[in-house]
Amino acid sequence: MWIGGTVEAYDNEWGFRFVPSAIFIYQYVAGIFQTSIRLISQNLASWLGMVGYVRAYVVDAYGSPDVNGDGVVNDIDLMFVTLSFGYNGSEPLEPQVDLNYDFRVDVRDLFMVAKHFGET
Ligand SMILES: [Ca+2]
Ligand SMILES: [Ca+2]
Repeated sequence: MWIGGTVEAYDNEWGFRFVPSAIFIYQYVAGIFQTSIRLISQNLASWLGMVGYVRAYVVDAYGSPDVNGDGVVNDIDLMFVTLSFGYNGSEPLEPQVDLNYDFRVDVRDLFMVAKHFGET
């Protein structure tokens, strides 16, 4: 995935951030918008006010293992994940069974429900 937006100066080690109210996340962006934190930082003057996107990886759970939102993680939530198991596409799923938001429904999502099974 790609995360980014308009570059503005900011007091951190890289010297910039993306304008918080206008950060977008996309699965793909056109090549001309692709960059890296390092490249922006090294050419900051030319990037200020411009739109750039950097590669991003999902490393933690995104969705709730309580898929149907009834307050308990149980076999119904497992069933929802199982029904969409194998999905590999670009559209968000409803209910939200792609728990790590990688546009796939696989054993990782199933594991998230199983890990929290029985929790309220
Ligand atoms: Ca539930
Ligand atoms: Ca997933």
